[in-house]
Parts: sequence; C-alpha cells; structure tokens
Amino acid sequence: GHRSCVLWFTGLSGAGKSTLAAAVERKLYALRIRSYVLDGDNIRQGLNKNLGFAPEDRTENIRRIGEVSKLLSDAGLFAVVACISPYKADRDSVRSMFREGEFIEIYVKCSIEECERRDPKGLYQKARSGEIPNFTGLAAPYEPPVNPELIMDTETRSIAAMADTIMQYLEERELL
Ligand code: GGZ
Repeated sequence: GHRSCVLWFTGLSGAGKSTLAAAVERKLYALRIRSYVLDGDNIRQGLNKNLGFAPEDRTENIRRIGEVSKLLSDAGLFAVVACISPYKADRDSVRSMFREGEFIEIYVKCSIEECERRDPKGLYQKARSGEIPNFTGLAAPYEPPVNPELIMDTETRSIAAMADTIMQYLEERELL
C-alpha cells in the first residue's frame, strides 16, 4: 500500500506543468497507483466554469481544487494538480489542509521569456495584443514558491528526467 498525497505543480502558463503532471501520472499508473490529474485548464470548463482570472476568482479556483484534492486523497488516490496557482497564500492554505509530508509543492520553473517563446496555445500573443487581460506573468503577478519540496527547471532538463526525480522523491519518502 501507499500513503496518498498531493503533487501540486505550480508555475507560469507554458512552463510545462501539464506535461510533467501527465508524465508522472503514467509512472504512477505503471506502479498500479491510482491518481487523478486536476488541470486548471480543464477544471475551469466544468467545476470552476463560473470563475475568471481576477485575483479573488483565482483564489476561489485554488480553494476548490484544494478541496477536491483532499477528497481524492481521502479516497486513497494521488491528486496531481497542475494549475498556475500564482498566490503563495492560496497554496499555503491548501498545504495546511494536509498532514506534514503529504502536500508536495513542485515549482515548475521557467522564465517568462521562455514561456512566451514557447507560447504553445498562442495565449501570450493574445495577451500582448490586449485580447486576454490579466495574463499571469505579464499583467498579473506570479509569486514563486519560497520553500517548495521540489524545483523542476524545464529550461534545462527533460520531462523524462524530471518525472524520474519526482518518482525518486516519492520513493525515498515511502509514498509509493
Ligand atoms: C493566466 C490564463 C488566463 C490569464 C486564460 N492568466 O496555459 P493554459 O492557458 O492552458 O493554462 C492557463 C489556464 C490557467 O488556469 P489556472 O486555473 O491554472 O489559473 S490560476 O491558478 O491562476 O487560477 C491558460 C489559461 O487558463 N488562461 N486566461 N488571464 N492563464
């Protein structure tokens, strides 16, 4: 058996949160560990349909995703969260819902310049042209984690190598 926990990926749009979360999900699956990915992008089409990107909406988005993560982990699943979660206070209040060691904050680190260069969905371009207001990193803040459990620098490392590091971290803490 394993202890269920939350893997909370935070970082800018385009940093690689969803890609890395999916890679970790596949590795957990290979070990027969059930997980569920909560992605800002898809949760906002359902559960959080009524929320936008004003600061108070982002706070509520994170609060709800935190509550769902708690339900999932109580049910014995790994919750794998990939949302920008730009505010430190919001991430910290989710952390406080979990036991020590069961909330694993993973800073998916990538410079704004590189995110904008990647621009996989053309959102930075739209933000620059004024089509998307309050875009994180441009017109809205991102507060980097101060003491995250892990920092994954997606500018210098491969997704496969970072997924291995995360699995090794879980293994060392007897979470697998
Ligand atoms: C940031 C935005 C915005 C604004 C739309 N700012 O790269 P994506 O497209 O797929 O992921 C982003 C997603 C962010 O949703 P989150 O729930 O992760 O955000 S937060 O944690 O801040 O509540 C991006 C898209 O939605 N998107 N407008 N203004 N990202």
